[in-house]
Amino acid sequence: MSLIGSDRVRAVVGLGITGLSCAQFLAAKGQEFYVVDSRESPPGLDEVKSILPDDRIFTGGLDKLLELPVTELFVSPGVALSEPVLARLAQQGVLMRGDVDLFCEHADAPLIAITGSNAKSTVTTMVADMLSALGKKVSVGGNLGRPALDLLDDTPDYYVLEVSSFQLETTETLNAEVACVLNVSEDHMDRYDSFYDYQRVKQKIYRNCKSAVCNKQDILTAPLLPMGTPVNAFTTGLADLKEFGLIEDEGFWLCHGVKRLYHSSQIKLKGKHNYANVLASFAILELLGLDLEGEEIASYLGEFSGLPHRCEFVSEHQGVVYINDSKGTNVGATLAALEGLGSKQKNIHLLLGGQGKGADFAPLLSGLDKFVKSAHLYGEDATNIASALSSFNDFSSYADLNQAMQAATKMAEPGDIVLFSPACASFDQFKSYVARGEYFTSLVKAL
Ligand code: UMA
Ligand code: ADP
Repeated sequence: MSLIGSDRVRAVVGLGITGLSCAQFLAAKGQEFYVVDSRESPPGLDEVKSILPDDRIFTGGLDKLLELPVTELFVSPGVALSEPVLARLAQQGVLMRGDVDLFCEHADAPLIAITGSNAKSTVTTMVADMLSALGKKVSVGGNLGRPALDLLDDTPDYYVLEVSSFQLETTETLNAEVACVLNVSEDHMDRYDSFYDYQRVKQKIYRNCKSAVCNKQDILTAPLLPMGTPVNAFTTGLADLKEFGLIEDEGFWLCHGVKRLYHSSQIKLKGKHNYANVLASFAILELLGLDLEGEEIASYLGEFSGLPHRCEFVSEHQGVVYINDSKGTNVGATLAALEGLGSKQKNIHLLLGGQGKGADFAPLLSGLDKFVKSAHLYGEDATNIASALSSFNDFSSYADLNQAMQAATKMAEPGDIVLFSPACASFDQFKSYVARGEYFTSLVKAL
């Protein structure tokens, strides 16, 4: 699908950072296009006005699209294709594309594409960091924050892209050098008709890939690829010959087959879920033919302490450790945090709540029963969560995170952990998971 010289009539839908990057890309290519956003004053409005005449910009609704002679849309990830105006245009044959689709059409360095319900940002960052440590020039972004199209300004050895399910909806083929689905568990159930729909979208990342990495313990990540396509796998169990896995031995050994590569004591990040993230990164690098055993990777693993708001140590107060996992925005993430940090002593006081995105919270029970001393709920979906967890004895509901945190603090004894891993989106009471994590951190620091 070539951009230049085509007679398509294009519109960019949405003026967040993705929409702005699409507009800037099209303008730089000398293309004519429209911009439409449902909001009156979308964030990228002023900037787009500097590159596009006012009579091509429409805000305050998507309806205008029905009057324009559009044939191709670049839809921002935050806008669902089920929006009535878009659904109608799709029925009329208008092409629904996204920024990642356009990026893939123009990228001229090998692409490593990573998706999953959880751990995308962590693994994307680790892969990019490890490649840099090995002396490669890397351009990293996508759902991680820097829009994909902006990466085309670089001339890297590798692109490393975090790709969300929203972005995959509007991407036809990625042609990735390595494509990876880390895990698939329920998320964004307010956007998809069924869990199956969501799984199907995640699988799109494998389209036309040269090689793939999947999670041996999660069948939903298994790729359907032509015979002969190299596929590597990681597991937190024992690895088969070519796979990456763990052997428990005074901590854990991270292994390639039976070969012991690194002991957990050499790795700054803690928790089995994080060892899985390192193993996934190794599986990707190995497919690229890179050396995992040199000093560069060893010193990186000894230094990387993880991204903020992901099982982040905040402080120890009166013998109680406080952990901020505000990025734990779905049930799978919170379960992983519990498995990663929990112990047989059941010493975790869990804070959870917020916007549930239509999730089923019942699967949390297994983690609560195994690791949690008390659970403290707050926010918009506290009642839903409470009814799903009614068989767990020790939980209470509060109006807000502050009250939940103070109650957990009162109950915590030396040696306990207060874990904030909300299993929900933040938007009921906060601007973002970052604002929510910063607020939690400020509460802890004020103790
Ligand atoms: N919006 C409207 N009307 C519009 C357009 C957007 O109301 O016409 C709203 C959306 O519903 C959403 C907000 O505006 O609430 C932002 O949407 P957007 O598509 O404009 O977002 P961008 O600013 O372009 O940021 C997007 C990703 N956002 C989403 O997928 C919602 C960012 O991921 C990503 O970092 C960025 O592109 C660069 O690729 C954020 C995210 O929350 C961090 N992602 C989800 C997740 O990680 O779970 C998928
Ligand atoms: P994403 O970008 O997919 O949201 P992040 O790397 O930001 O992923 O991590 C989000 C949350 O996922 C973390 O806060 C943690 O609770 C959880 N998590 C981290 N690693 C894993 C894993 N290997 N499996 C499941 N959940 C994980």
